[in-house]
Amino acid sequence: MSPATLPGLPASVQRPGYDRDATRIGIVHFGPGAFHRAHQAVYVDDLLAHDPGWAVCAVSLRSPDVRDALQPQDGLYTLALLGERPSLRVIGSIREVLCAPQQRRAVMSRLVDPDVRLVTLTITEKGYCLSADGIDAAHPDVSRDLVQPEQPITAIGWLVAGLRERRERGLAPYTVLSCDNLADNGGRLRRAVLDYARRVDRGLAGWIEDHVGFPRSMVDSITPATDDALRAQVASALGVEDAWPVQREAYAQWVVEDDFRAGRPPFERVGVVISSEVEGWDRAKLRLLNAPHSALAYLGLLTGMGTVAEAMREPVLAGFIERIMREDILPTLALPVGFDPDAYIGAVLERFRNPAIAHLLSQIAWDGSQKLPVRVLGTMADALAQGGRIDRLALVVAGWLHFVVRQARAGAELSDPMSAQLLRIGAAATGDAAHDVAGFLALESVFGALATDARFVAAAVEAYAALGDGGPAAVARALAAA
Ligand code: CS2
Repeated sequence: MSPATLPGLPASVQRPGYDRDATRIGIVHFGPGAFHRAHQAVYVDDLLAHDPGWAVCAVSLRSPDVRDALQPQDGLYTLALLGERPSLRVIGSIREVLCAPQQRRAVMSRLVDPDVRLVTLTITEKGYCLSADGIDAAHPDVSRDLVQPEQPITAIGWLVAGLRERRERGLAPYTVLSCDNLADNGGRLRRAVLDYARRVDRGLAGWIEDHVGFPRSMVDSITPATDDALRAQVASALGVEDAWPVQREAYAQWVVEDDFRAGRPPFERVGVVISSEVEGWDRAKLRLLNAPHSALAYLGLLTGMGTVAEAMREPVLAGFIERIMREDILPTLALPVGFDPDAYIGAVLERFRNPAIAHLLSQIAWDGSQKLPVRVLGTMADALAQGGRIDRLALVVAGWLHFVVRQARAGAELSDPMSAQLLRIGAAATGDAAHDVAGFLALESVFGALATDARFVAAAVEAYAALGDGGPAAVARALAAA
């Protein structure tokens, strides 16, 4: 794949409908993983046909893999849209790919480039190093950045280093847009940036507070990780090798709050919804899509399922997640205007059932320590405050605990920033529900105040016991009865 091979691609493959050479970089993006390349970069690809000033400089914070794959292709890659009739499209919006630890000067040059007015992020929940209401200054990467703020390694370290340099040069700041699955992602990122900046330079923190916009956003599109089947399918359809194609479902949504103080891309021309109610949307999405996704992941893996669509073909699992969505989660939500809960729930279930998508449950099971608090535990805290039931949602939490215990016993890996602690607790499990649950509830950063709520503890212990040995039969029985 390269600019030279574009004209020879089959006619059915969509390619950039604008002159790539005439585009200018206007966005720096941290974390160009598959989700960014299948979602925001595609909206930007549409955008460039209207305004050439918003091409992307994609910056990886750790690994050189994306740069090494995409740079030889001049940033081009294929997106496969999965559906009854899959379609392929070459995306051209990424014009530069950098690996921050190896190319510090190039990253900083982009951050201070006056043409760059927007910095976006998809660094996953753990990449923010958040504390309850700011930054986790005890996190090893953050404490290192606080000692050497000119040579950052964290995303927030980079954001602040760039803003500091802009301020010193008398340049206007960029807008910072989080595109991760966190409730109030803009607000949380803003508080973390300010917390960090105050520890580095109080004057800078005041300037950021007064001048930098941190719009909230809600992002949505199911994006299974790239696998060999996709690479082979793309190579045979295109007749050329693509080092790193990506795939996603056809559906995508992006809702963004209008807090762009340095001008913003003409997003509304390409289907991005500009809304003042993002918080309602992102909470609804996290709770009604991501929470059932995580529920399917843990409970599905325990019952021997491999993918989301497979799990949805099991009436016990599909029925359980529909019940939690309608009866347990929905009542806790303050719905945004225009949000039709029945249609939303129906559409999510349909998307999960999509047989054209092999979305591995093991992919969704990653990072449970970061995902459960935003996806499930907040709902449980709200339900408790409203006097609602939490017994079924407790089965989701218990499913995660059994999953961790299972991995620990099998000596298997756990992809989670807290894997060492989790596996230690999992290995110490005896099968006694009160004992095992207590071990996990000691994880303050995951359970917070819920760990000392007697109703939560009782529900968690009961649910853990209901899942028995965590084997397929016990789990299926518990879900059928719930
Ligand atoms: C999934 C999400 O991997 C996961 O945890 O729940 O990536 C989900 O597919 C997206 O948020 C859908 O927009």
